Order: sequence, then structure tokens, then C-alpha cells
Amino acid sequence: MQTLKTKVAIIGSGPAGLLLGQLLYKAGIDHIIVERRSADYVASRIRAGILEQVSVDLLTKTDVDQNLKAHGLPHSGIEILAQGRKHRLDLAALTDGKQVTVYGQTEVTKDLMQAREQADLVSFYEAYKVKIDDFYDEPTVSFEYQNQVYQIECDFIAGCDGYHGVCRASVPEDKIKTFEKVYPFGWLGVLADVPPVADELIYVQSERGFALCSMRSETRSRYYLQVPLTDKVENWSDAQFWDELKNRLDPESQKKLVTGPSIEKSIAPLRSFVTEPMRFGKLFLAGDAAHIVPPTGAKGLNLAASDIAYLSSALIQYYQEGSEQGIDKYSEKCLQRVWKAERFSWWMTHLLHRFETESEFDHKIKQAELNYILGSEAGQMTLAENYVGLPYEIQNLNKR
Ligand code: RFL
Ligand code: PHB
Repeated sequence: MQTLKTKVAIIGSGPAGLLLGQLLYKAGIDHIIVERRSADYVASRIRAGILEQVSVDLLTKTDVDQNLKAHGLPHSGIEILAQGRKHRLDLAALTDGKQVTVYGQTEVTKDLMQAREQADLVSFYEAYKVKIDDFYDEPTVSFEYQNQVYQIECDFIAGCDGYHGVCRASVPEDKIKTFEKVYPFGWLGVLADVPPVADELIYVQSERGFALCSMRSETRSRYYLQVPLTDKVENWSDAQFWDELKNRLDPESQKKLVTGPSIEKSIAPLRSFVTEPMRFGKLFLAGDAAHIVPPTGAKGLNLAASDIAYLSSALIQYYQEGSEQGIDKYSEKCLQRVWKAERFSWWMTHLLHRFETESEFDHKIKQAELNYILGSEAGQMTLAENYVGLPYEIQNLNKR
């Protein structure tokens, strides 16, 4: 068995783990990333697409923002298509100039992985049987890599291993509380090399169900359809997908829609999930390991980023000032922001999706709520303020 020593063992090389690694590296804090998948697999996963301004700012602090600056598409508005009519929300005007940036999670991941490689930082990809042996007294992580058993002795463990990871599962049941809501539908997503139907994202509420027109660049589109959980992706041909998308759009968008072969197609179930607390002794959970939001509010990746902003700041404070204050407040600070994003994502999901169980009364109330939101500046502001991302303060991330 080979024993390694480091300050922070990071489990998972998704955006949360990679971002934490980069921020610790910048602060001169020794760490190791352990990931069960291959580097190629991690770098090619298609997921989120929208970054809040605060997430862009955090990436800027890591100094890994050259591609983001060059290729990210700043968006100052979104469209909501409801009852056949499009309404534009001017995010910038409603939020004192804030906006969001279209930049794929795949690109964020690739950029951070490349920076890691260039800095020669230690990562184990395709690590098997990852296990947390202790996270209270002497934190230890063990795993198998290239047929050899490794053990990492560390000060802290960062559980950045997503919803299905090993970190949350290692916490005894009586020490953890989880809150969950599972929705009775999923999102069928298609990525295609066709120009986007519009310059801005269109969130569609229709009698046939929700749809979303998003993009990755001026030549690559990302579209989603609400589908029953029983649907199988292999039963959706490209032609059926484009037909159904057209059916949920307004006549102008129908005319503009450019179709083409899909380069990725998948169905993601929708779920809300929160773990309390997010710290257990010397183990911290961050990102999807601690919480899941339905993607309607575009918050998952952004919440992973804000957890990491708090966690990196707390660890930097610990190592540079010897203070445990940030560490002690980590869970409470994250959860305050997490629950607000959970509420927003749940609300957007309810407002825009079709629920088979809803009565005619429920349906009318929902339409009235949407009419109110879209017809009132206060209503629009509420949506816009949450969509661009609620602000948070991080003090010491610029210190080396
Ligand atoms: P990840 O990305 O799941 O990474 C976790 C990593 O841990 C590894 N792992 C392990 N490693 C070692 N040992 C183990 N036992 C392990 N178990 C797992 C995994 O292989 C993986 O590499 O979690 P992280 O870093 O917390 O990042 C979270 C985000 O990926 C997620 O919240 C977003 O993708 C959610 N999301 C969106 N978020 C946004 O902010 N804006 C969006 O527009 C947006 N759109 C979306 C989304 C998620 C979607 N799906 C597919 C669920 C759209 C969709 C369709
Ligand atoms: C995406 O482009 O993948 C995307 C955009 C906005 C969302 C969810 C997903 O709300």
C-alpha cells in the first residue's frame, strides 16, 4: 500500500472539485483530486450552460478565464413564451446591470483540467473503490489505482463527488437529514450544430409541456423538452424531437428554427434534494454531493461554485490565519444560499411545466401567477434577481 500525505483530499473532478483545487493551488495549499471516471469521460460530459455573474467572477479569481472571456456569450435578457406570446425579461435593466453568461459546463471543466495539468497538480483519474476511512480524528481516503492500493492521510476531505458519490453515503444516518422532492417528468435534451433559434434563451410554457431553447455558441444549440419519466431516449428520433419542439413554439420561432442531426441526446429526471448539514467533522460536502435542483432555474453549477467559494475561503482562512471561523460557518452559510436557489428552482419548475395531476383550478391559478409576474415590474424583478444569482461576499480569495 502506498501512503500519500496532503492537506486537502478532494473526491470528484467535476466543476466543484476542480474549482476547489484551482483556488487552493492559487493559495499555495497542497491537495490531491481523486476521481473514479477517466479524464476523457469527465471532460466530455454535456450538462449546464448558464453562469451567474458571481460564478464568472469566481472563475476570474482562479485565473482560468481566458476561454470564458473569449468565447462566453453574455446575455442581458431571457424570453418567456407563455400562452402563445413571448415576453422579454430585460435582466440587466431589472437588476442594476447584472447579466448571465452562456458558457458550457463542459468548457469550464476542460479549462480547469488543462490548468491543472499545466501546473502539474496531482490527480488520480480512474481511481476505483474510493473509500473514506475516517473523517473525524485522522481523515483518511483509500482507493485503488492501476492495481495498487493507495491511502491519503489529510487534514480535510472535500466531498465533491456528485449526487451518487461515496462521501454523503459515508455519513451515519443519524448524523444527516435529507429533504427531497421528485418530479413526475424529465428533460429530454438535444445538442446540435445548428444556429440557435433566437439570440436569447426562450423558456416555453405550453399546453403540450415545457420546452427550453438554449445554446452553447452562435453555431451550436441546446434544446430541451419536458417528457414523461417513462419515455426512453432511444424511442425519440431526431425528427420526432424537432417536430415536438416546433409544436411547443410560437409561429415566428417555428419559422426560424433550424434543425439538424443531434450530437448528444439524453433524458435527465428532475429532482430537488438538500442535505443538512454540509459539514461532518473534517468532511465537507459541496455541489451536487450536497444538493440537487431541477435545471429550470439554471442553478446547479452555480450553487456548486458558491459552495466552493465559501469552502476555499474557509480553508484559506484556516491555513493562513489559523482561524476555524469559516470552517465552522461553512454549512450554515451555504445552506442559506442553497435553500433560496432550491425555492427559485422549484418555483420556476412549477410555473412553467405541465403537471398531469393539476386540476383546472390549479392550472388557472398558475396562469394568473405567470400573468402577474410577466405583467408587473415587481414580479419581473423577483424572477430576474434570482435568475442572475443572489449576491454573496467572500473576503480572502485574492490573498496568496
Ligand atoms: P458533478 O459534476 O456530478 O461531479 C462529481 C464528480 O465526482 C465523480 N465521482 C466520484 N469520484 C470518486 N469516487 C467516487 N465514488 C465518485 N462518485 C462520483 C463523478 O464521476 C464526477 O466527475 O458534481 P459537481 O462538481 O458538484 O457539479 C454540479 C453540476 O455538474 C450540476 O449541478 C449541473 O450540471 C446542473 N445543471 C445546471 N446547472 C447550472 O448551474 N446551470 C444550468 O444551466 C444547468 N443545466 C444541469 C443542467 C444538469 C443537467 N443534468 C444532466 C442533470 C442541465 C442538465 C440537463
Ligand atoms: C442549458 O443550456 O443547458 C441550460 C440553460 C438554462 C437552463 C438549463 C439548462 O435553465
